[in-house]
Amino acid sequence: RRCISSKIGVLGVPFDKGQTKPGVANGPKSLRDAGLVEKIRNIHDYIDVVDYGDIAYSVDSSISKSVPNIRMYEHMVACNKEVSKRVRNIIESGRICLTLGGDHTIAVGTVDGHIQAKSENVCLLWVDAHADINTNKTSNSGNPHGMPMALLAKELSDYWPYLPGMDWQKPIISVRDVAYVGLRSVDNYERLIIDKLGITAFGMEDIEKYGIHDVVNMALDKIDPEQNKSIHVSFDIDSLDSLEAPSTGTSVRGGLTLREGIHIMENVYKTKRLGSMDLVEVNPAIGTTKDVQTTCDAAIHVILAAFGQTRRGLRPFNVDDMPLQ
Ligand code: HAR
Ligand code: MN
Ligand code: MN
Ligand code: MN
Repeated sequence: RRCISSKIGVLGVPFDKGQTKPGVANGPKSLRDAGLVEKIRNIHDYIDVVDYGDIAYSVDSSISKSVPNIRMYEHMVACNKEVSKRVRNIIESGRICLTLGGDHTIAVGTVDGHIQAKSENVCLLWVDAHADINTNKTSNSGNPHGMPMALLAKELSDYWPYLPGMDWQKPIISVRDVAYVGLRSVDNYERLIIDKLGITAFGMEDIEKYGIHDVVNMALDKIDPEQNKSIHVSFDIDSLDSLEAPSTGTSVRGGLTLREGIHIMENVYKTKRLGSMDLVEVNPAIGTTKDVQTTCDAAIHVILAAFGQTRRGLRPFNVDDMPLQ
């Protein structure tokens, strides 16, 4: 059986300024310490992983507070600009980019970088308990990690004021190329915008109704009907139930099981069109040591499924028979 060799680039983004709970900046470190990179290497013999380490950025403090109701605006701008450039470079060098957050604010940069690298031929699967589609006008919290989808969507560009320092960012993904999976905590204006723009959104009730296998396939059919796009998966660990992933800032009960999370990524792997994946919102400062282990372990299982780990088992590489005596 032939397998295509897979080249992967890992990028850490220790960003915690899109929300208020300390600790999420250590997400990349906790995942690496749990053995993430080695575990990806061990999926099969023809995998090639480069860890590019963590990003660093410097802020332009002159733009701080220039936009109302966006916490730490100048950090959001500077971090995402760097993330976009780095993700673009990794994808252009022929690798699938795996970005480790940090809070979900960083998806503005990862999706932008992916879009630039693939000249817009990108679709987006947003796996999350939350819709993250608030503007600064609709957000009750002012936390930018609740806003990345609204910054990315072409159809929402008129709902934002001028955003100083964000000129590099092109809101060039259409909501027609976006699907949500796992929603169960959606604000009033977020529901309005999802309905108004007709965004494909599978909430937990749809997963109960159709099952996860049909939901993923319906989502992918909708955003990539011709099966020719590069797939971006932005996986917020809080899509999983609080029992599966307790160490995260805004966990919501009634979520995906780890098995459902794995199933989503196994199906994405099977398309062979995964271009970029984010794994965000792991916060090792929340919960007990055991909670942190449970959460990192769940995140790693989801990531391994994205890169070809199978529960079915793989036959030995280039071997057709059992060893004799
Ligand atoms: N909708 C709320 C807000 O905008 C909560 C956002 C939630 N947090 C996340 N994002 N972890 O998925 O503030
Ligand atoms: Mn999120
Ligand atoms: Mn979330
Ligand atoms: Mn299946």
